[in-house]
Amino acid sequence: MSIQTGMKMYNSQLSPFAARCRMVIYAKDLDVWLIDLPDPAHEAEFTSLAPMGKIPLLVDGGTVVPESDTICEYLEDKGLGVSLRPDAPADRAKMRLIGRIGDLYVMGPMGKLFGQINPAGRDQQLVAKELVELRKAMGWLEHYIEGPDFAVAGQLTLADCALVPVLFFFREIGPMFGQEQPFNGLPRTEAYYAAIGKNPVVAKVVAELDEALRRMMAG
Ligand SMILES: N[C@@H](CCC(=O)N[C@@H](CS)C(=O)NCC(=O)O)C(=O)O
Repeated sequence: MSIQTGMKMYNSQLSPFAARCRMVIYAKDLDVWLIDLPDPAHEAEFTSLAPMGKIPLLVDGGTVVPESDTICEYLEDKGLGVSLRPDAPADRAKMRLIGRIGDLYVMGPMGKLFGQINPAGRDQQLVAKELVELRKAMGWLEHYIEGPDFAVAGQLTLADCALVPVLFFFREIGPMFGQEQPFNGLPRTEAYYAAIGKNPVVAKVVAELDEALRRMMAG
């Protein structure tokens, strides 16, 4: 049975940042009310709670938590469900490093490329530049992912929750920009993504992202 929390999270099925938080919620088997935006019924309340205006946003009674990384750490700090933080400080450092590489160096170029999916009016110069940046940052992840089954410490951690949505979009976006085999040159990342996909929680999040992306692409 799910763990009742009374929490709610403003969500988007297509958002990699929301997907990261959903993966934590599912792994911990938490009952959190997911409010999909846009939804006129919830827009005004979201705006009043979220000066940054970004999804995801977690609400736990009077506590409002923005930013995916902060939400994941908050859920962990609440001590509900399985722990997704390894014990050793060195493992925790690596877990957080992987999350930061994703946030600071991968999601930026990926977001810019996402805006260039439509070939009509595509800025080729921008695409070329962002593909180089993305490749560089993916090389850093390749260096730090331990694998094969989990990113760090041989257990499911917040690093996996950060990585899975990143790798989902990396794999999907490559062919859209002529990179049919995006994992070429990233063997450890490729093996890791294949292995972690067998985890039921990961499979659920990937299926949700896949459905949301197909829906977006269908217009
Ligand atoms: N750093 C934020 C990024 C969140 C983010 O950019 N969310 C997007 C959806 S994928 C959003 O809400 N964009 C609307 C906006 O920036 O106004 C996090 O980790 O949660």
